[in-house]
This record gives sequence, C-alpha cells and structure tokens, in this order.
Amino acid sequence: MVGILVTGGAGFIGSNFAQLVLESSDDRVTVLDALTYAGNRASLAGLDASRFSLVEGSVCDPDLVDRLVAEHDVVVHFAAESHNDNSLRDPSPFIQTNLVGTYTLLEAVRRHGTRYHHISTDEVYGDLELDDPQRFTETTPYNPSSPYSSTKAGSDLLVRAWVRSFGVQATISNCSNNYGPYQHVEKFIPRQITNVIDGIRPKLYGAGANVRDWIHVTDHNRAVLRIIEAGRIGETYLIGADGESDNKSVIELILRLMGRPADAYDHVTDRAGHDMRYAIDSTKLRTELGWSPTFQDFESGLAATIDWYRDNEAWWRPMKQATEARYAAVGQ
Ligand code: NAD
Ligand code: TDX
Repeated sequence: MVGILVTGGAGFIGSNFAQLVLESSDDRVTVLDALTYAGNRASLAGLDASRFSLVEGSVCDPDLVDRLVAEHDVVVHFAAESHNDNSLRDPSPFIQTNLVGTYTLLEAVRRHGTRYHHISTDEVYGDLELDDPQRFTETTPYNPSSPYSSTKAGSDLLVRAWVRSFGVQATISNCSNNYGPYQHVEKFIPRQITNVIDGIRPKLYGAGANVRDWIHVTDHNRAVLRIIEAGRIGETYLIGADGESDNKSVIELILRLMGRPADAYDHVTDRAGHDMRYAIDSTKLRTELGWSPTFQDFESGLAATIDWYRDNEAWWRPMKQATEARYAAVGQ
C-alpha cells in the first residue's frame, strides 16, 4: 500500500482525485487542505476512513508540510488559488499559495527524497489566435497573461529548477479546462448551470468567442495517475481531450440541455486581459504513456454534470449567493 499526500484535495479536481485513488487502488490518501472558500469537506464525505484522512492546514506551513511529506511515499500538489477573476481582484493569496506553497513543498520533498507530481495548467502558455493551426505542446514557450497564470507558471519553473539543481524526483502536468462534479460555482460551467436552476440568466463575458479546451475531471485524474505510475522524472506532460468549444456555444448547449431558449443569456463586462483560446496537443501523453480520454462526447459529459448539480443542490447552495454577490459588485 502506497501513501499519497494530496494537497488541495478538498477542492474540485483534488477531491475527484482522492475518490478515484480510493476506488481504483488499495493506496492510502491524506488530504492537506486549508479549506479556503474553495475547499469543502462535503466533497470528501463518505470516503473509506480506514485509508483516508483530511488534515486542515496550509501548504505554506513548513513544519506541517515537512511532517506530512515525511509520512508519505508520493505528493500530488493540487492546492492553489485557481480562479482568474479572483486573481484580478486580489493577487496576494495567489502569490502566497501558488508560489510560496510550491516552494515549501519542494523543499520538503527535497529533504525526504519523496516522489512529487505538480499539477498545472495550459494557461502558462498564454493564448492562441482563433485561427492559429498550432496547439500548445510541451515545448511551447511560457507566456502567461493573468496574476493566476503567472503564479502557476512561476511554480512550474520552481519545480523544473528543483529537479535540475537538487535532483528532486518530480513530474509536471499542464491540463486544459476541467468540468464535472464538485466544481465551485464561481467557474464558468457550474455558474451557468446553477444560474439556470435558480432562474437567473447565464452570464457571458464579452462576445463569448473565447475558446476553451474542455476535459472531464476524471480523464484529467486518470492521466495524473498514469504519469505518477510511468512518467519520466523531470518531464512535463500536457493533458487534453480535443474538446475545443467557444463560450457562447457552451452557454447555448447548457440552455438547450436544460430546456431553455438558446438565447436566454446576458452579455456582461469582459474579463480584463481575457485569453482568447487554449488548445492542447496531448500526443506525448497518448503515445508515451498510452492514455486516452474516456469521456469522448462533451454533450453527454455536460448533461451528466447538469444532472449532478440538479441532484446535489445541498452541496452548492451554501456558496451560491456570496459568489453571485462578488460578480455583481464588478458588473459580471
Ligand atoms: P479549487 O479552487 O477547486 O481547489 C483548490 C483547493 O486548494 C481548495 O480546496 C483550497 O481550499 C485549497 N487551498 C488553497 N490554498 C491552500 C493552501 N495555502 N494550503 C492548502 N490548501 C489550499 O481548484 P481546482 O480547480 O480543483 O484546481 C486544482 C489544481 O488544478 C490547481 O493547481 C489548478 O491550477 C489546476 N488546474 C485546474 C484546472 C481547472 O480547469 N479547474 C485546469 C488545469 C489545472
Ligand atoms: O460567468 C462567466 N462567464 C464567462 O463567459 C465565467 C465565470 C467565465 N466566463 C468565461 C471566461 C473563460 O473564457 O468562460 C471561460 C472559462 O472561465 P473559467 O471557468 O473562469 O475558467 P478559465 O479562466 O478558463 O480557467 C480555468 O481553466 C484553467 C480554471 O479556472 C483554471 O484553474 C485552470 O487553470
């Protein structure tokens, strides 16, 4: 039995990861999570207590991080401030958690010789034009746009430096936009689904031509497990499922799947510095590690996600009002 320390495991992707590990192996999982506004104990309810525990604390706390790293075989680092819009309102927690938190973990895995996997984003590469035939690959130069993506880029570079300078046993993955259960209602897809449930019109930033490359959270996490199992130390792997779609089309699809007219949404103030398009070429992951996505059809994955939010109102209801108030304050 392997012991896995999952930072940020009370958040969207990390909680799905903890569930997947416990379902698909006999490994032991400890979640380290600061339970910020984005962390939720309810996302970890019902997990097998003989192999799972939650420690409330920060990845910026060196003593706690050192103790936990010493007790585990593998660290998977999901913890982050993750929302671009929040990073435009107040970058400070992004600097702390994304940069100082990653540094703190790297120093601990360096001391203990622990295997480390770093979770990152395609946003480190900046954005593409709508008609650019290229997609991001592992060799695309870094060119982040927002306070969020620049701190993620910085954290990736720290990992690369700790591999080269200190021989840390690390891999990095950069994934495209995730969707699925347990995603905070501040994010695009759950925000619109829960708006429709509440009789609020969905909110599209600007003209909505911006393209995101959607992947189901389970496919992201299956790729992470495969990289931990067989990835080469020091390497970066891009994770994506060929799911490009523009925001306007996603809102129209949500409205159609929820039985509303396709034009029943509002255009609101655009995001400052809004990246136009992300697109991932995941050839390396597919050919080297034999991964492929199981959710091939975005429409059916989205329909299942809509059902999940309909069936789990008790999970998202407590965060909905405060989230919409934050958006309303900036005209979004
Ligand atoms: P999330 O905001 O849902 O969850 C983040 C979690 O980290 C929360 O539980 C929060 O409480 C915790 N956290 C924040 N600060 C902490 C700290 N100082 N110490 C310990 N825990 C802390 O985010 P998510 O969408 O699940 O993203 C997880 C990771 O995946 C992030 O690193 C993000 O950059 C990356 N990523 C996300 C996406 C996406 O589409 N959501 C895509 C690619 C990569
Ligand atoms: O109400 C909205 N209306 C809207 O049009 C919201 C919340 C968003 N949008 C747009 C902005 C983006 O073009 O939808 C797109 C997706 O927005 P987000 O869900 O905020 O995601 P994004 O900014 O693309 O970043 C996400 O994917 C990469 C995650 O939040 C990051 O953590 C990850 O790194």
